[in-house]
Amino acid sequence: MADCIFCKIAAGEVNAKVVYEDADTLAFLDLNPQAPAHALIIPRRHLPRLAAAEDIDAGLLGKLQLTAVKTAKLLKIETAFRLVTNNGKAAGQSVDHLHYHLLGGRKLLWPPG
Ligand code: DGP
Repeated sequence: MADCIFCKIAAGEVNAKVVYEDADTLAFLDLNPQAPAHALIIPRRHLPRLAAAEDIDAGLLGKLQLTAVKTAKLLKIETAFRLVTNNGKAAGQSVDHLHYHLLGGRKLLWPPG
């Protein structure tokens, strides 16, 4: 998608601190971290949000979770982390490219606000 900042990061056209990448997924540090470790896990292919995923995307959704675990290990937060996606504006989604927030490195409260 021409106007999508995360597509540009995935294509290497915009810089980001990449923690992990493979053919289908990418993990990079969030510009506005909410925890000592805060990465974003995205598919390279543009999907606007989780609710836009279809049955054919099942493999990709699984890969995103495995990428989150690999990233958690690289960030040394694999024993305690949170993986969350904001789906839709009212849920806090500000970038319309599916992404999971991977957060750790501090005590995470529940429920989130
Ligand atoms: P959300 O509000 O759930 O859509 O999360 C979007 C996150 O993306 C937010 O925490 C800030 C981050 N972000 C936005 N633009 C950029 C960028 O250009 N680079 C990086 N690294 N993070 C970005």
